[in-house]
Amino acid sequence: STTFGQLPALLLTSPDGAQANVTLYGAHLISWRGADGRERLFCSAKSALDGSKAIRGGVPVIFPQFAERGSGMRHGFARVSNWRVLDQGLDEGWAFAVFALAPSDLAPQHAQAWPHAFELRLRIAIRANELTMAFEVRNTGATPFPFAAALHTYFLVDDVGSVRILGVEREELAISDKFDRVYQGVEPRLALVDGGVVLTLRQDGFADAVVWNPGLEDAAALADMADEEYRRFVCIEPARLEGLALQPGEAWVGEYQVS
Ligand code: TA6
Repeated sequence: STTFGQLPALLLTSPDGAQANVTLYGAHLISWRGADGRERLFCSAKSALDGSKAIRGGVPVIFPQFAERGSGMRHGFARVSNWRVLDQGLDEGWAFAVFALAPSDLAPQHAQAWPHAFELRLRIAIRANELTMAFEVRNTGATPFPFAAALHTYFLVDDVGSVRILGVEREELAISDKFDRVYQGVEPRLALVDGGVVLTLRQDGFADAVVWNPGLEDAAALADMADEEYRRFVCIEPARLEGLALQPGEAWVGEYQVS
């Protein structure tokens, strides 16, 4: 274990040299380097790293609400709660860790505002130039609850103006200014092309995807982002924006793979 800013974190290293760093605050993956040594995730130099605010970058876990689509807190409480490490180790060359969150881990105001019996598990595994994340939501109570979920991934890019995203629209998607769009019922396989680098993004269980970049003006209004930083990332997020309520005893799993 290690720290990131003032936050306790877990460092994963696979035998072939891939590395990841995850803060317990949010079970937030804030750095991922494949065996090729290249950082793939953006994190703002101005991000709060003391637990006072969600981290600006990496992979925020969005649950149980997406953005302002609901009456609860923006993007939910998972990214601002302290998760537990359930398990960690090596498995056939993969370095992995499993994080968990249940109502007893929540700040009282969050538990009161969303009074459902649940358990979340996030499994993160790395090997070679591959990352996999599996997000499980379990209803441990006696009444159904609806929820939304997303892995709000901030990919580090050379320049947002030159990336291409494949699979969300009929044509390849280029981003020239502020961009914020939800795609419902996407292909399970997307690609992010950044110069000579092509990342393949696979999602399973997550029916939707969101693509976001704030552009110059909105980025300037974000206190936790430096003015030119918006050029250095694009968010492509596997998401479950709507769905049937989760029944007592049942679990939903969303999987995400980047290579
Ligand atoms: O996923 C896109 C989005 O909902 C955008 O509308 C944008 O504001 C972003 O998330 C970041 O939200 P945050 O609460 O982290 O500032």
